[in-house]
Amino acid sequence: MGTENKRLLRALSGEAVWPPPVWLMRQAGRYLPEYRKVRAQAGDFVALCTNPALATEVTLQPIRRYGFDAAILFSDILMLPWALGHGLEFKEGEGPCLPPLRDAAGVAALDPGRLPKAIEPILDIVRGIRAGLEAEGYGDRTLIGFAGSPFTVACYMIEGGGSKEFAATRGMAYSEPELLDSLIEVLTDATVTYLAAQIDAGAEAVMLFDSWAGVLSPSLFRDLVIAPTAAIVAELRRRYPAVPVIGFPRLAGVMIGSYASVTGIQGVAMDTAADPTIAASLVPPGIAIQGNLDPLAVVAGGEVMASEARAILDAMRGRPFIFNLGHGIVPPTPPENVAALMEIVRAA
Ligand code: 1CP
Repeated sequence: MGTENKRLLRALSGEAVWPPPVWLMRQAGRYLPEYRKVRAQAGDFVALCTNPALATEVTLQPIRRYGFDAAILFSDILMLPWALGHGLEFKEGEGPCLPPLRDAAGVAALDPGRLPKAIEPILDIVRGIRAGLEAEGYGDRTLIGFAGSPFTVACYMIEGGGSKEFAATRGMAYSEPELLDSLIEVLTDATVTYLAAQIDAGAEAVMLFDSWAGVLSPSLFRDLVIAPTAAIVAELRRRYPAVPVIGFPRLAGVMIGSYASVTGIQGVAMDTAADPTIAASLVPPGIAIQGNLDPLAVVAGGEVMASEARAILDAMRGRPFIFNLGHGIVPPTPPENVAALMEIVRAA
């Protein structure tokens, strides 16, 4: 099925599709009882992300329940360091845990040679989702593949997990810039390989999650966020001119403008803090904007959720736009609030 039938791909090609296409970050996850059931069968989280049958199933669950315009590969941004041979563990209630990478030996130990074999189960999941969408009557939905951006993945590798400040990473950017650059370079090449493989397996659009882009100064943002993103987009667009790239420079503030103009992306995701009207004045008109309802408004539901959603829709009418949240759905979200949100967007 071509672009003409796929609402998400039309928006990403610069068309002001209305009502806008909609999907939600973390649309497959713990807020859904059917996800929790599969999650409990899978064992640990990495086991779920490498189990084609189960990961395909959880990807399709929110499509069946809500009819979103896009399915997003069920995986995690940290599966790339995992595939490069860096350790990864998800501890219950603690989030991801990786060996902290702080020296040249740590970068040298990363092995891009093992990537093709390590990601094979993930590519099986991509193929399984495409087949499942077709088989279940969702052939007009778009399958989004994804990766973390080199900078955000580097943040988790350097810190050894999540962090509030990413102080070790920012410290390295100032005191050992060559070391950080060498890590970003390995990750940039690996990200191209990884996303190209997802596209070959059936991903129709790809998204780069740069969740921690907002911790950087403007000059570091240019060097560590914009430059690697531009390199990845240039290479993917050279190889796959019809496959759009969405970037999510979370908490980038006014830098969303140069990010959108300079990287060559087709869509840019706004975080919750971005003012849609101001973002639209900074982003070139042919680039789709995606976002940005507060995930906590979906926990609240009712009239607050409706008025927040309508304000975003009103600001974006007439330009290429994809309705989404400003960050991922949180586990306490009542599933019926997501259904109510879908009705609001479809009635826009
Ligand atoms: O057991 C579980 O259910 C673990 C929770 C979980 C889930 C459901 C994690 C651990 N990752 C995921 C899936 C996931 N992660 C998806 C699935 C597709 C979908 O959207 O439905 C995606 C796109 C991600 C991407 C991801 N992982 C990001 C970027 C987006 C964002 O949220 O900012 C980041 C930063 C991660 C790291 C990560 N993985 C998991 C957790 C708890 C975290 C955050 C760690 C932290 O910073 O504290």
